[in-house]
Amino acid sequence: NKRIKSLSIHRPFIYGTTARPFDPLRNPKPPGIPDDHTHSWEVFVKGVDDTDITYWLRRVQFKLHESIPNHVRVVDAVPGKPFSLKETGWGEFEITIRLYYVSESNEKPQTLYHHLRLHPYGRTEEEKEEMKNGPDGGVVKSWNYDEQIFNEPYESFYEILTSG
Ligand code: SLL
Repeated sequence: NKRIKSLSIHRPFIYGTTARPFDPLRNPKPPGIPDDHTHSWEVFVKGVDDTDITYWLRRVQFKLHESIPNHVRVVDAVPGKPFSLKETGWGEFEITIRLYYVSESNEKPQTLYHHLRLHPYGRTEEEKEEMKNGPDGGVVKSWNYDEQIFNEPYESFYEILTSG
């Protein structure tokens, strides 16, 4: 099992957050959620158009704000599904996202940083009100496109990467 010299393979993916304000009609607060929580939100790593990425990514660790119970969360791959975590809260913070690759890759884990965005900054009050009442009910998406680069992959991993 040798590395294939002077070859690099790119695999696109999306990571980010989607946040939604609690609202009696569109996003009612479930029972048991603390009074000061204003939003539900989700952080994820997934394929473009929800394509599978679990053939190269086996685990994602999300490190949330320390004020959140159990703030280090591990999500293992489920084939064809995004790596995703749902929470509720009141504040924005930086999420540390650690990517763990399938063992065939022999790659070390890598870290990404993502700012959880709850609020639509840079908009007027009118625009915010409009968004809140619009079809998607004040959803704030902060999504990033990225490409994972595998440099000089092992032959066996190359097989996995290209036989999808
Ligand atoms: C701020 N620097 O002060 C940020 C910290 C922390 C957000 C935000 C707690 C949720 C929970 C939560 O939303 N923390 O207790 O489950 O704005």
